[in-house]
Amino acid sequence: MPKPQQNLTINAKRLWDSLMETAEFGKTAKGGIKRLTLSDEDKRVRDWFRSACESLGCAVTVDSCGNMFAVRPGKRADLLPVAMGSHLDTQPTGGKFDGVLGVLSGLEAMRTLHETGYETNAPVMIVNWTNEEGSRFAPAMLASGVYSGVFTEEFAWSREDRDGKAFGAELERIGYKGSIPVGTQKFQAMFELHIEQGPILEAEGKMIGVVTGVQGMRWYEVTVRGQESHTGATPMGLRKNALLGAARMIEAIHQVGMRHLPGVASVGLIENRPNSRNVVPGEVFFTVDLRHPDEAVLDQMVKEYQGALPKIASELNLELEEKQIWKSPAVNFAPDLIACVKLGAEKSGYSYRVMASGAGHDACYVARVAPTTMLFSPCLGGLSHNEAESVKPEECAASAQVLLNAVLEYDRRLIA
Ligand code: HGY
Ligand code: MN
Ligand code: MN
Repeated sequence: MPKPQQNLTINAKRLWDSLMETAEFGKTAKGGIKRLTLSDEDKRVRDWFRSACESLGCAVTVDSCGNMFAVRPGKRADLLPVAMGSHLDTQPTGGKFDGVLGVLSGLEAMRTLHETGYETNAPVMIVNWTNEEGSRFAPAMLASGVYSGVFTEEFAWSREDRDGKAFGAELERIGYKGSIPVGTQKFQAMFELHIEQGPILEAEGKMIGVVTGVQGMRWYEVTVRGQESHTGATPMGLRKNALLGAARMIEAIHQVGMRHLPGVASVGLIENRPNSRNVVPGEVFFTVDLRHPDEAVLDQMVKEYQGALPKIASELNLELEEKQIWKSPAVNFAPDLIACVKLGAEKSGYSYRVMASGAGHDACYVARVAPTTMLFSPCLGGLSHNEAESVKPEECAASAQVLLNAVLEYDRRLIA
């Protein structure tokens, strides 16, 4: 039985092999992953994850939104588990590490505890949160949002993808609509390891990001309506061109972001109808993603964005429909968990940088119901949500080691 102060070392090769093995589920020709929430590929990685955890003797439970919880007992059954969580779903042109590095690093930490027979004080848990990405079913962080009381189960089950398939029906179809209500599985703290998805750590030559919080995020859906007409026979001055209106709105939204740096303003999804080369577009649907670390500035960005669109619509004789579909306020993480991450990096001698997260994560919502923090690994060129997303094996190993160190530090403090 190792002495508690002994350094437990994760197995870098085993972690890398698991990352590459699971990257097969939804592998794309360009070397990325397309593993949309509740797709067949998501089922395959879930089944893989469940059996990997059960082979360590972990009890695996699934709640009514498909969140998966793997628990390894500790010495003190009266203590709630210490969790390591993230997500296994990806963007349509996702990379091999977004989300999955956090879940599989949790698995590697669990494997290390198991093979050394190390007994923690509290139980240790790994969580796979359903639909972090919000790509197939909006909004993002849907199931961790249900867990933290932001959304109801019914709201989540009702969400539909662009083909009209419902979240609840897809959960059932892949066999991951668990019997226990969301929130049944409790934990006392959560550490989320994630790739930075930005360029700072690489630019500064730092190995670990010690994350203090996440910026505020708001999502909107816009529909612009004009009139379909013949591109040859309709004079320019008599058109109601929905796509022209959308184009000017998208530029206006970009300018809102440029006026409020380091805020960001993006349009990522657009549907042009009827999308025929010789028809003046009659209707365009697009999404808006606004983010800023300061909620007051984010309010101002919303005001400017919502002020610009009606003006453009009336100039072009178009109708406009716009609504907010998601709001995730700026989040500050738990100082004592942040301290454990810092110590975890120092214990293994890794350089680190304290920073906030530009991307959203399940930790944003989980922080509402349990002390939570995050740590980042670098990623090549800061690229993510891209099939070229890349993290070096030694960077994966370093962040997984720091995750384990941080969890053990937190666990040690429980009875100090
Ligand atoms: O949108 C986000 O920030 C996250 O990657 N789902
Ligand atoms: Mn992610
Ligand atoms: Mn993502």
